Order: sequence, then structure tokens, then C-alpha cells
Amino acid sequence: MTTAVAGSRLTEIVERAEALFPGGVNSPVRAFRSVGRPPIVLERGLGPHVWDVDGRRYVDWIGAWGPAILGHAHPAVAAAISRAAEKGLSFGATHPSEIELGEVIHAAMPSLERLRFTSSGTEAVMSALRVARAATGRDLVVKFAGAYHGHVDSLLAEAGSGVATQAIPGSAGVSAAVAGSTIVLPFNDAAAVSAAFGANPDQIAAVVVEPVVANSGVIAPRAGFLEHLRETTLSDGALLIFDEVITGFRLGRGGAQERFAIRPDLTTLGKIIGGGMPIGAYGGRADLMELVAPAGPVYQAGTLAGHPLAMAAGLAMLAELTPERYGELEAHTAELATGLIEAATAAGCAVAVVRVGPLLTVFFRPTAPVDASEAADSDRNAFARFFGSMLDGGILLPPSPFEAWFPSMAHGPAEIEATVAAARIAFELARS
Ligand code: HOZ
Repeated sequence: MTTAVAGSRLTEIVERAEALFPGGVNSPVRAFRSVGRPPIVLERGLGPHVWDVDGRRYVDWIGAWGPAILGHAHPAVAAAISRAAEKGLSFGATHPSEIELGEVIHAAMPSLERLRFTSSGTEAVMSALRVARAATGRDLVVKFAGAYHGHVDSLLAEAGSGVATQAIPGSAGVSAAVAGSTIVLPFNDAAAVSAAFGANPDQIAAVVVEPVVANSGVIAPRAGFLEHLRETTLSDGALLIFDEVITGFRLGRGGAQERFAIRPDLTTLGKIIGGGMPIGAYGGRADLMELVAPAGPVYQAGTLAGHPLAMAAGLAMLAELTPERYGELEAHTAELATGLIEAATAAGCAVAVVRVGPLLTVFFRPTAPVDASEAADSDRNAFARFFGSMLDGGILLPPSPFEAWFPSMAHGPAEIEATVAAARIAFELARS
């Protein structure tokens, strides 16, 4: 059993954390509240595995929420960080590795004609919105229910990820004026997008979208939906912002924009590009990015932006991400999805296993959701039982029905087999 036990190191650490941090954690999803289990505390990872402070090993499908695409403690990434650290941690001045990583990203995602590094995806999205408002002279921003773009004030309405997990409609502390600048629409609803533009002509600065929703669980875009966003924004003079913090360098080197052949005006990135170190980036059309200070009047800055260790880790990670390895990752993820479907079917448990490339979610509902309201119409209790049983079986899943699983290139047949074997038992329990 993985339940916290009196006298274990885990229990002692959780108690100390609860005395220090709100909810005992530094990011809400880590509290495991929606799955009714004590949180786990991890201290080590290697390849596809992580170990908790009491020495239990798990097959890890959280993958640091994306950055561990090579598995944990990849030697090339760890060595690059050590080499960089020996030369000094941070200078508050330009470092050559910023240019190197920027060039690698530009080559993989040519729509980022110019870019800027930040320290998190939240900052990247916040800054991209500022550029969009400055460029268009408009205030309104369209987002989609169930999408999560970091904890940017104006984008927390009907957000996914931890906001959906906690079943709260938005966040307290966001002013009405800020919330009022956001129009929230259902994902995959082209008619709703047209109607919003029709009702607000020349007023919408941008549409910001996760091109594949990964924060309500995985929701695929309907054929033609992303194209509709591109056409509508273009004809209205609004900008299209792809939030590729999750899909960037996961759906392939070129992210969702390459996979769906759509060129957004601006893109936000994070996670994988920093190899597991804190990072974000935003970029896009040169004329837009030239609005950013000191080239232009849009102010945005960061003492730790372009941090040498994040740049070194990102460069080392991206160097490993070859098309062949993406092919293997996708094939393994497809095998995992097939195994999970077979296990659920054998247990008589009605689930939809949704996979887009190497991203996957098991929804406890019979059909794949097309939007956040359908995703929310999942059996949370069944998920909690499934999660607990998997954890007891040594398989660590994202502790929320509204998050994606993040397979890595270190996961292979053994980890897939172990996961499917545990799922056979867990689906039986989930059904009861
Ligand atoms: N937003 C992350 C991916 N959905 C989850 C991690 C977190 O919120 O801490």
C-alpha cells in the first residue's frame, strides 16, 4: 500500500509541508485532493521510474507534466547542466546559450521569427497577450473553456488543469474589469467563434488556444476547427495565439502548428524547451515581436529569463529529439492506449481512451469528449478508485481526471506491460 503510514518519512514530510504551504503544496495538483489519497513525495527519478521518500518505485506517467520526455535524469541533460553550472549560474546579461537555443527553436518552429525567453509558461502567455493588445489596439481576448494557460489573471475563467480538478469556476482575486476582457467559448465550436466575432467586431485582440487541449484531459480539435480560428482571426484583424506549452516539442519538433499545418501569429512555449528547468518563451511574427522593449513599447523583462542552466538543459534535450525517436514514442503511446482499452473492455468498464500523438487521457465516460463540459461529465469517483489502485500497483498517474498522461522516450514494453497489468485490476475496482 502507498497510503501514508505513521512513522514513515512520507508522513513526516507531508505534515511539515502542511504547516508551511497552502494545502501543503507549491502547486495545487500535487495535493492529490481530487483522488482522496495522501500526496506522495518524490525524491528521485531515473528513466521511466520515480521513487518516493520511503523508497517505493513507480512507473511514472506524469513526466514532470511534460519536460521529462527523455525520462528522468537523462545523462546528456544532467551533464549539460553540470557543465553550465561550473561556469556560473546566472549573470543578468546575455549568455551565448540563449542564442543557441533560440536558433534551435526557430529552426523547428519557423513561425517564431523572433522570440523571447521567460521563466515560466504563465509569463509567456501573459506577455503574448500584452503584445496582442498593443498590436491591435483592442482589449478583448477569446479563450476556450477547459483550456489552461497558466495562472494569468484574465485566463483563469473556466480554466482546465488544477482549476477544473478543484471544480472551481475561476479564481477569487481576479478583478471584474480583468475578467470582463475575456470571452470564454466552448472548444471545437466554430459557430460560437463566428458569433463572438460577429458580436464584437474590431474589438477582439486575439484568440488564444491550446491547439490540442491537454488540460481537460486530452481533447482533439475537430477537423477544420483550427483552420476556422485562423481564417476568422485573419479576416477580423485579430491575432491567433497557439499555446504550445504542452504540445511544443511533444507532438513532434514542430509542435501542433506543424502537425496541423497552421501558422499562428504568436506562440507560447515552456516545459520541454527547458529540459526540466524553469522556462517559458513566446514568439512569432517579427513585426509583432519588435513591439517588445527595448525594440518597442511593450514592456516585459526577467532577471532570470534565458537562464544559462535552463538553456543548457533545453539544448541538450532538444538535441536528442529526433524524428525517429518521436516515431517510437508515438508507437509506444499507441500500444499503451490499445492495452488500456483492452483492459477496460475485459473489466466491463466504460471508458474513452483519447490519444493525440504521445499525449493520452483515460476518460471515465463512454465517448471521447469534444469540449470541457463533456470532459467534466466523467465519473470522478471511478477515476479516483482507478488512480488509487494503479498507485498501489506501482503506477503513478496524473492525480486528476483532467490532466494528460506524459509518456517518455524511456518508457518501453516493460513499463507498458506493467501499466496494462495494473489497469486490469484497477478497471475492475473503478467499475464497482
Ligand atoms: N498545469 C500543469 C499541466 N496541466 C499541471 C501542473 C501544475 O499545475 O502544477
